[in-house]
Amino acid sequence: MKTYLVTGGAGFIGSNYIHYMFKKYGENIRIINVDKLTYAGNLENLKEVADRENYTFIKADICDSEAIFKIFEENEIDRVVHFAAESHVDRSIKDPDVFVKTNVLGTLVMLNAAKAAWELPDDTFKKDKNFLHVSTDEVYGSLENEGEYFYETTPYDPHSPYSASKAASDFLVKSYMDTYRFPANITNCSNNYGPYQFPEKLIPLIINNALQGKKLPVYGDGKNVRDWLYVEDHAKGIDMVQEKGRLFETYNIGGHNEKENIKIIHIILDTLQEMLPEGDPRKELVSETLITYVEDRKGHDRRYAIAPDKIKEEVGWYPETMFEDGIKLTIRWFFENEDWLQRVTSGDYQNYYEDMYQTR
Ligand code: NAD
Ligand code: TDX
Repeated sequence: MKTYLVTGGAGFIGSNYIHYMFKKYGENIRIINVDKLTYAGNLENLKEVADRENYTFIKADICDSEAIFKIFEENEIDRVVHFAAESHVDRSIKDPDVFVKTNVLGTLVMLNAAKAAWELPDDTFKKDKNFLHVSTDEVYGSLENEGEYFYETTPYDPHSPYSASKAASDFLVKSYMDTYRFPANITNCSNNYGPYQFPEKLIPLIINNALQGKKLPVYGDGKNVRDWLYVEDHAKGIDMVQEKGRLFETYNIGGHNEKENIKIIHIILDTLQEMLPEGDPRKELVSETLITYVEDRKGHDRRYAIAPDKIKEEVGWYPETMFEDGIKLTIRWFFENEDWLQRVTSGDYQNYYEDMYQTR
């Protein structure tokens, strides 16, 4: 039975990944989830798995090397899936420091701990170990023209403090592979959406605001393009890379689903109207008149688009969930989990929202 060490498992993608893995492997794997529980981490996301005998939660900061080394000393870890990061671009523009701490220095701690646990006296590594570093398409920078795509060979050109910190962490992982032949992979994925996404990100923010009749803030001209992938497809891609990918390789993961932000907002409004039952008071609130063009994000990347050819050819992965289906699943999840939304948007989120959007 393989033991997985998942970092950041209480966040959006991490919690979806843990649910996916237990659905797929049941009792045949063990998962240890290490998370600091920042504003973005929420153990409620994992309440259905909390009592499983093959699941353990450890509250720890990945920058705390004593705590992380101890976990490797006390457990024979076979797979690391490293999600833990500060993940929101707007926050990185306001406060870059914590992005460098967690994303760069935290990744270094994870690499050092796994290396110490897995390295043999002859400088080779124990068999069948894998460290998968979860990264983003934002490291490649911005595409200006239709028909251009990010490939694994596209040079890195990060623009935001967030993407610069992710690029730095990718380079650290690459350097460990090149220098020590450390057994790892990197995946660079496009924008995810789905259940448990924190409502600071575009799709849950628009759903949340529209249902309350609040303004829908569109940065700039609304024509920036993102390539949206349903989060469960990402989880599946990560698992397939660890099981079938070639060691030391980078794989791009993307949905071939590029859409302008304004188009996404219209789809959400239409879908909400379609799904809200007659007589529901929120039906009256959901309206295009809420769309408000606001000041653009500083350094706003124009377009992202992933070419997922390599992962398709080598690993057999492809995006399974069409956007029209994924957005309905997401909206239904938000309808059914109003309490969750209520809890994560009370308190600190209000301060964040006022601070971030007051000048916009
Ligand atoms: P998230 O912000 O929802 O979750 C991050 C998790 O990491 C939280 O549970 C948080 O508590 C934890 N964490 C933060 N700092 C930590 C620390 N110092 N020690 C331990 N835990 C810490 O992020 P997400 O959207 O789920 O993204 C997960 C990963 O996937 C990130 O590495 C991100 O760069 C990458 N990624 C995200 C997307 C996307 O669209 N969201 C796309 C591509 C790649
Ligand atoms: O209020 C908003 N209005 C708006 O127009 C917000 C929050 C966003 N936007 C725009 C900015 C982007 O063009 O929508 C687009 C998507 O924004 P985000 O949801 O903040 O995502 P993005 O900046 O593209 O980054 C996401 O995808 C890549 C994740 O947050 C990253 O962690 C991931 O690496």
